Amino acid sequence: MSKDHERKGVNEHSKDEQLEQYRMDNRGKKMTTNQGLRVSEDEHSLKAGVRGPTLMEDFHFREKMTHFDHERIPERIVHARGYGVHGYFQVYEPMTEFTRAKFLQDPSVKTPVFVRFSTVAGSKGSGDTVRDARGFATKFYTEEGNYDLVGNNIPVFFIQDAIKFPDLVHAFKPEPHNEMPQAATAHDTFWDFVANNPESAHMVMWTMSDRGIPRSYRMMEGFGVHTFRFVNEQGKARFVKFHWKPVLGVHSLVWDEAQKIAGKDTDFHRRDLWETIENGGIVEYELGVQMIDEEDEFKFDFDILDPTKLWPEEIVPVKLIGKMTLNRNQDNVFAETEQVAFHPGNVVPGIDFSNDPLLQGRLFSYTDTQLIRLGGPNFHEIPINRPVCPFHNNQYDGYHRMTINKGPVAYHKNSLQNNDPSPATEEEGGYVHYQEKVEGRKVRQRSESFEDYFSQAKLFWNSMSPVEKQHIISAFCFEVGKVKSKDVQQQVVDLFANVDATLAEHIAEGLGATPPDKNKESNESFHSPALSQANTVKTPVSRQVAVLVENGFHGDEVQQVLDALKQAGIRADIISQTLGTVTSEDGRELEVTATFLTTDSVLYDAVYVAGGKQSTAQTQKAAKGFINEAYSHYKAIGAANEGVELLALAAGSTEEPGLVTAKDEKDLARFNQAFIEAIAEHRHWNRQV
Ligand code: HDE
Repeated sequence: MSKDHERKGVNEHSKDEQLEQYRMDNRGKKMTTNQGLRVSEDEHSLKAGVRGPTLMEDFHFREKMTHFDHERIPERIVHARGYGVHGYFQVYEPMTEFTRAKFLQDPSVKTPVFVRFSTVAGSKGSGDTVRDARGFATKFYTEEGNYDLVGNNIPVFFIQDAIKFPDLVHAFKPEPHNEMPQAATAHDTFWDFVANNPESAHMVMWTMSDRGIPRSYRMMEGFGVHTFRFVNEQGKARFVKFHWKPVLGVHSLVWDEAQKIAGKDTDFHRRDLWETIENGGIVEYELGVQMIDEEDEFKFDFDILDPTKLWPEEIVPVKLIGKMTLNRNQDNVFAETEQVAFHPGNVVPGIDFSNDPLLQGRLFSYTDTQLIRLGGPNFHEIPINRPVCPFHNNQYDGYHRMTINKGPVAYHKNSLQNNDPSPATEEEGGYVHYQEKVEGRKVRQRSESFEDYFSQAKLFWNSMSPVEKQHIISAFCFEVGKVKSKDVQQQVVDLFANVDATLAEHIAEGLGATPPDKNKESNESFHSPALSQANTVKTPVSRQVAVLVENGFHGDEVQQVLDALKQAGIRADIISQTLGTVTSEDGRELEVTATFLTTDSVLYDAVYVAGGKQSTAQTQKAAKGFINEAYSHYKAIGAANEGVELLALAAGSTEEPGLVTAKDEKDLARFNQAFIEAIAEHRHWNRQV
């Protein structure tokens, strides 16, 4: 196996070259049936007379229609809506001290990966920007076999035992009697589940927070959630939790915007990912690990096997051990995103499981679900699932077998074939399960150490900035406000009084419910700064700005601003009233990207209102709403020359935070810098809207 066994095709070609390649691949090819017979006609079925009945004999029609009739497979029960992308992973330095996993040893090795991002609750065609957790599933095609890190963008889960998963999913999916609502938890059954299963309180806090509405897949964290084990060459094990940290920081939409985007562009997140890579960009995350020595298992005030608990980074630091670079779009969504089969049980030597009861249940569920979804036990032969290293065993036959296994021997042990393929020793790379000592009575019980449901929900709340807290309150009022049962609403208020009395009072106020009578003290000093998005990375790179122009704009001004934005890695779309070109006062032309009709304010991170008397006069009507909406979503807005008047008209101010203006050309250098900084800020929450 070569050191760099990266899969081919990593964005080496421009889009035009790629199209040309597809053209060349198909050049001169004749259409055939699936049996290889050349087809003479593909638009008319075979009939007895031009107006006569269609004949059964038409094998080409039958084959074409039969294939079409079977072109769908069952969507995933959860995480049905997803999108995949290729890339590679490189470790920073050998991790030999902690794990024997080969792909974590040599910094020069690029291990190919395929990542599938997803929402959880919605069907395959649902909106990308709904309030939900996001799946973040990574398949590492390592030299020792496939390793799958099947995580979410939230570090904890709703439940502690896998046996409750079907109940949880039945509760958040559309209600069975009327199949509503789609891709939303704002309904009775979900909140009834929450109220009656208090272990869900911590994750509910996360989904009601801004983490539930990410700005982009490129701007969210990923977590393995469960506690796993690292095992080194000497057999020493440590408990480990996995983190993905986005290089662009963690950023979110505002709820009003998220809802509008779901209508304006259902594909918002997949488009963002696809276009970033099509435009030659890359998407990067650092892999982090938190490790706890086996001897320290009981030193914490939470059970480290409990999947509703995180390990606060301030107590157990995250060690950044490598970087994942996503840089190649898939070629075919069905073949890759739809057919990829992840499984938390796909591990490599050096990575092992813990007794987390949620993890253990997943180890059964994922293969089981693929059997029905992909139609049999040979799904590992589908190209996207195939390991890059050789694989051999005695498992022949079954639906859709691709390999033609030769010879009479399909059993072990044997002498006819020298006992090959034979098991490998640990030294030869054979996977040996960590020899944890286990004993106990067979019981259907949960450990008492799993019974603290609220401390970390409280930790999360305490760690939020005032704006983040406000967003959580509003999310509760929206979600539970859609619940019809007054009783369930009251139960939710009472439950969250255990997290924070003020939070519960605000929810009660929004719902017209009875505020909690027990005014519990909340320990504000207990907080984890790493949990707040207020402390995240801020950069202008890859942000998208809408440039509002019409004929007669100031050519020099716009050119200078566009150059500065490009320099900062920001993408600028030219928005005008019609497609084609717009011409400046001094005759410069700009190609229009989209019109006020075909795009929308909510699809951009920032707005730039170009100067030019004629330009602002003509765009005024359409641009006013556009600017106003960006203003009310706390976005950076830049305006120069006459653009400043239009901004004042649309936003009612030019002074609020995140509004950047330039009176004349001489002021542009300062303007550009300030505007770019304002864009990097992501949102200007202290604006009065
Ligand atoms: Fe999953 N989960 N899950 N899950 N999950 C599935 O597997 C399941 C859980 C996660 O992009 C299914 O292939 C059980 C936690 C992701 O293809 C299914 C339990 C976490 C994806 C399944 C959990 C996840 C899935 C549906 C409780 C975060 C999408 C289709 C014990 C660590 C993978 C499929 C992709 C998908 C079962 C809980 C993440 C039904 C039983 C916790 C990212 O097998």
